[in-house]
Amino acid sequence: MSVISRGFGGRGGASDPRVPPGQYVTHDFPVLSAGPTPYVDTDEWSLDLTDVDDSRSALSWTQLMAKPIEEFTVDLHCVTTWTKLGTTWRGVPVSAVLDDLDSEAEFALVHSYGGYTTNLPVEDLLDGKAWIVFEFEGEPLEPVHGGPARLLVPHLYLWKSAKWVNGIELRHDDEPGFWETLGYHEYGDPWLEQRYAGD
Ligand SMILES: Nc1nc2c(c(=O)[nH]1)N[C@H]1C(S)=C(S)[C@@H](COP(=O)(O)O)O[C@H]1N2
Ligand SMILES: [Mo]
Repeated sequence: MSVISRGFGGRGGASDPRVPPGQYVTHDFPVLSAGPTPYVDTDEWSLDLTDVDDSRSALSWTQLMAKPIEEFTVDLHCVTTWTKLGTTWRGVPVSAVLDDLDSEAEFALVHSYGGYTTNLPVEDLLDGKAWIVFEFEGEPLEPVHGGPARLLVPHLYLWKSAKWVNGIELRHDDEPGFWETLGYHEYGDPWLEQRYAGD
């Protein structure tokens, strides 16, 4: 496929319609971590699920692998203004992970090994909008990028895509996570440039 796009340049100098305002395209895969990389073996890994009534369950790696696995290609947008186009992943849709929960929760607080958290509406995790991913470009996901498994929510800024994910806590209220507490936007839509609280 060959597309020649002249465009107007836009705020980020990008004329590609896949690039949100204020973003530039990178061909690297930068690493952005607020702390050291935790190294977690798949036989120790678990995804803890907490429902609004405080009932808990957990998914082992073997149970995750038994869920329907999808391969998909998406664009990534980081709030620090880089966009990476056409990244291919394998993972389990979050809707398949939350399947067994009978919840009317509106919000989720996602937890990671190492203590990182991020919040988002439950509906942004469902209907093919978010995955627990464990392969990037045909290879096991590297620890620096969140391996063995991370959340991937490509329609929101990448800070919502918690690396080393180990829990999804369903809630009635929208409890701010790590970056949201430090002033990042509670929702983070890259097309609306929701970078910081108040944007
Ligand atoms: N657990 C955890 N997840 C995280 C982060 C983090 O520091 N810890 N950083 C977030 C931010 S700000 C970004 S931009 C992306 C970066 O993902 P990458 O390092 O794979 O590019 O991960 C997000 N998920
Ligand atoms: Mo980020």
